[in-house]
Amino acid sequence: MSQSNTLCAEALVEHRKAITEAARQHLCEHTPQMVTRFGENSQDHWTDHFLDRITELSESVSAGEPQIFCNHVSWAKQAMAARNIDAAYLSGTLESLRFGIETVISGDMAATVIACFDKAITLHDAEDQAAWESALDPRHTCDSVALHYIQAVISGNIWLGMQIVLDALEEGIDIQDIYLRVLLPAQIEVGRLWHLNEVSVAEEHLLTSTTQRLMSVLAHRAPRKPDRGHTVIAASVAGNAHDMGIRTIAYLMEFEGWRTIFLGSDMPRSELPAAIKFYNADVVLLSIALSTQLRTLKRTVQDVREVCGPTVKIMLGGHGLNGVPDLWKEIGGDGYSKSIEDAIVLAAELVTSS
Ligand code: B12
Repeated sequence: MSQSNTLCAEALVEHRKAITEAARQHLCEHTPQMVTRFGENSQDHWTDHFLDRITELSESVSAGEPQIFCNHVSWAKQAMAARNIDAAYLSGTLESLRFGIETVISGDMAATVIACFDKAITLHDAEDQAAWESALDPRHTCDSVALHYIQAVISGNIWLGMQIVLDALEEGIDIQDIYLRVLLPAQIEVGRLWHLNEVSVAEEHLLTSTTQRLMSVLAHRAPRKPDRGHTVIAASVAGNAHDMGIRTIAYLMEFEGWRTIFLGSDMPRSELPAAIKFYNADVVLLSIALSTQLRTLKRTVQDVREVCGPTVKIMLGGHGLNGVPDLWKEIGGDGYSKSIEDAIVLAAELVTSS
């Protein structure tokens, strides 16, 4: 990341309100149908929309990674297609955002930001927009359990859904596989279905809360290895409401003999370093789900380093980091993994090598 990239990203954040206002006015003039879609709440909707896009773009510019903004464009295109919204509307909102940036920021800074923006669109145009298929294959045992579990819960048979998973445990599926190859894939599948407009937010919430219940029931049945004398603190950063991935890592590390302090989602930045000191943690695990949370992640890592020094190992992960290699190094982590099994091995390596 260059100094100039950092300055351009900061300029975007500093002027985000003015950019948003210019973009919103441009949208009203050029794509009025998009504005009326949201009725009374239209003004708030578009303000929030452009503020989020500017945050994503600033993360993209800061890291010198147009892929971050490209990921958003691809995500939005799929979501709009699933809701029968004409793709021209997406181009309309992007054009308005581009206009807002060019109106408010000038000179070399504007050139750097627009170059990143345009590169993201080019990357997106070159992407294979194939249909987003399910990763679950009913011919595989764990996938089949996950599919039956989703079906039961979403149709309102919660008890049956839980029983399907507990029966799979009785029938010999390893407890770790229940977490990693049944419950988490079920979560990812419901996310896919929500994105494709095939399940509602209520159905996703129901599955997530049932998965949380099951995870805690299973944790009481899991065998535990002897105490290894190390402590791990796991949290999702401030503003991140997602905690299923990090929750799972916390449970599985507990089974491996770690003392595990699981702080859940939306952990306030100001409180974390004190907790790390109080519990005398060897490893801190931090999770983000969206690229709009990268800035908070960076600041959280800085806070922990400042207060707790270099001996505590910081591992990073989550949906918002996946797909952009080496971003975690840029942010200052000691380790990163997309896979929970690898993350647990890496945590053990980090404490033994220090
Ligand atoms: C459940 C869910 C929610 C719940 C979360 C409840 C909870 N207690 O977690 C709620 C309803 C709150 C929610 C809210 C939102 N969500 Co949501 N959510 C999901 C969903 C369906 C499942 C999340 C999950 O359990 N994933 C399963 C775990 C396994 O995945 P994971 O977290 O990425 O973890 C893996 C790795 O990343 C790694 N890992 C994770 N953390 C860490 C940490 C460390 C240290 C390490 C080493 C590894 C690691 O471990 C796991 C290994 O498989 C996902 C779909 C998906 N594909 O994940 C969407 C998803 C993440 N959400 C999404 C969105 C858009 C949102 C909202 C913005 C929606 C909205 N308009 O309000 C908000 C944002 C809220 C916020 N401020 O954070 C999008 C993100 C798209 C994007 N831009 O990238 C997704 C992908 C859905 C989709 N397909 O579009 N969501």
